[in-house]
Amino acid sequence: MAILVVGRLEPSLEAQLSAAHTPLRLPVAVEQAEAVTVIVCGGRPGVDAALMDTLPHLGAVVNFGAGVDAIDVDAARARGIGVSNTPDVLSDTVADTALGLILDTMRGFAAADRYVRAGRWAAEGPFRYTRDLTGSRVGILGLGRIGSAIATRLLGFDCAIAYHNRREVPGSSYRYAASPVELAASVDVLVVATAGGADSAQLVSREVLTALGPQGYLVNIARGSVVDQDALIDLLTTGGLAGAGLDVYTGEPNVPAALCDLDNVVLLPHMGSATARTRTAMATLAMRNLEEFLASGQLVTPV
Ligand code: 8YV
Repeated sequence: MAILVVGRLEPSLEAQLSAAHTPLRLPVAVEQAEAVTVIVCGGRPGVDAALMDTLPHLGAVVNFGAGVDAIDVDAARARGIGVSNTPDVLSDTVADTALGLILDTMRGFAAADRYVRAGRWAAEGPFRYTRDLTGSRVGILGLGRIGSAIATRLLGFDCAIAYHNRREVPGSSYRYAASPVELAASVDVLVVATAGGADSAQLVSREVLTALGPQGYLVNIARGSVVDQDALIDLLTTGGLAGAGLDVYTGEPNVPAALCDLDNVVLLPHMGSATARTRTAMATLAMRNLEEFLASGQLVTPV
C-alpha cells in the first residue's frame, strides 16, 4: 500500500505526513502506480479522472481543506473511490476572516492605512467618511457551516440577515431569498460562502452584482469561480458597486492588476483558514482520515 502526494502540501500537513510515512510524489512509475491506494492533496492541482485511471488500486482521496472543487468527486464516486475533506475545524477561523473583510471593506481600514503611510493625513486632512456595518443588511449566499458562523457573528452587529441556498434551511430565523438576484437586491453587503465547483460557477453574475448596486459591497471568502470576476472589476471601476473584499479569485494566485489599482477593494491572499491553530487542526483531521483509511478502508469525514 502506497500513499501518493499530489501538489505541494501545507507545511503543517507535510510535517505530520512525513513523520509517519514515506509518500510517493508525481510522476510515479507504472509499478509504483499499482501500489497507490490513497492520495493526499490540498487544493490545486487536485485530482482528475485521468489521474484516477492511472492508479488501479486507488481507494481514497484525502483532501486538506473543506472545499473539494479541485477533485472530480463524481468521477471518484463512479470508480468507488472515497473522498474526504476537513470540515468544521476551520469554520470559525474563516468566519472571522469574513468579518474582518466586511469591516475592512466598509470602513476602508486598509485604504486609511495607506493614507496615513503616504503622509496624506497631514497633507490633505481627515480620511473620507466610511460606512457602518452595525445595523446594515447582509445577505449570505450559502448558509452552510461557514455561512452560519458568519451570520452568528453578524448578529452581534445588529445586522438584518438574509440568505440564499438551493433550498430553504428548515427552522432558520434568517430571511430566505428565493434567488441570488433577489438576495443581492435587498442587502447592503453580499457575502459569498457557498461551495465552489460546477454547480456554483458564476452564480454571482453581472445581473446579481448589478442588483447589489452602487451602494452595495461584495465579500467573497468562498471560491473565485463563484463570481463573474470580469463583471466585478467592471462594476467596481465604473461606480456600479461601492466596494469589494476578496480572499479568493479566478486564476489564483494571480490577481488582476485592475483590482490592485482600486482603492475600494480589500485584497487578501486566500488566507481564510490560515491561522497556525486551524491549519494544524486541518492537518490533524486529514491525517486521521488517512490513518483510518489505511487501517479500516473507511474515511472519518467523507464528503
Ligand atoms: C485552504 C480552503 O486554503 O478549506 C478550503 O476549502 O480554501 C482553505 O481552507 C485550502 O484548502 C488550502 O489548500
